[in-house]
Amino acid sequence: MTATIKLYTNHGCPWAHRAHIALAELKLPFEEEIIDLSVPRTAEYLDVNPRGLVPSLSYNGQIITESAIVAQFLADAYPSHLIPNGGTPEAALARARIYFFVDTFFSKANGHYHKALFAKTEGEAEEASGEFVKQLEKEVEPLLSDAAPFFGGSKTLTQAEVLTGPFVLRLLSLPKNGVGPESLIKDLPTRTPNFYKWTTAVIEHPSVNGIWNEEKVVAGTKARLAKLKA
Ligand SMILES: N[C@@H](CCC(=O)N[C@@H](CS)C(=O)NCC(=O)O)C(=O)O
Repeated sequence: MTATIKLYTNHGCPWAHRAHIALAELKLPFEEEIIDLSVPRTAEYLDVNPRGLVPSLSYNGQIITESAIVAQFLADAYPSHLIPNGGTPEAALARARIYFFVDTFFSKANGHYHKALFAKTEGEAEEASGEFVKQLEKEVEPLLSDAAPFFGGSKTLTQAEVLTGPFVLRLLSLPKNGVGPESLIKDLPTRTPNFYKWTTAVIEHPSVNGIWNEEKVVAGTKARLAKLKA
C-alpha cells in the first residue's frame, strides 16, 4: 500500500530542504504544507511539532521531526542508491564513510562559513573565511578524492548530498550575491579542486535544486543580516 506522506516545510529552510532532496530522489509522492516562519507557529502546527521547527514529516500519521532523522527514516524505509542499509561490514563501512563526511562538513567547515556571514567587522569576516577555506582544504578535500561526481565514487546522489546539498547551494551562491566575503569561494577551484568539482555536480542535480529559489534566499539572508546589524 502506498504510504501517505505529508511534509511540513518552508522552501527557504536548508534543514527542510534536506527532506525535499530525499523525497525527490526516492520519487515518493507527498503533500506539502508550507509553514510561515515569519509569524508565531499556530497551535495546530505546535501539535505536530512542539518545537515549532520545520521540517516535520507525517508518515501514515506518524510524525517524524529533525531533518537528519527524517532523511535517515526515508532512506531506511526505502532502501536505494542513497545509502546501503546495514547488516554487512561492507555496508556498515560505506555508511560510516558517508556519516563521517557529513560530520566533518558541519563540525569542521560550515560553522566558519556561518561566522564569516554573520561577522560584525570586515576583519572578523575575513578571519572566519580564511579558517573556512583552511578547514575545507585540510578536512573535507581529502574525503572527496574519489567523488565521481558524488560521494564515494557514486554516479548518483548519496545520503552525503541529501544532508549537505542545501548548504552547498547557499555556500556557493551567497558570496556571489554580496552576502559574506568573496574570499569564501574565490580560491575553491585551486585550493580545493575535489570539493569544487563535487559542489558543481551537487548544485546542478535536479533533486538538489528543485525547490531552490536563489533570489528569495539571498534576499531573506540579507534581511536577516540587516536586522541583526540594526
Ligand atoms: N535541527 C533542526 C533545525 C531546523 C530549523 O532550525 N528550522 C528552522 C528554519 S530553517 C525553523 O523552523 N525555525 C523556526 C523558528 O526558529 O521559530 C533540523 O535539523 O530539523
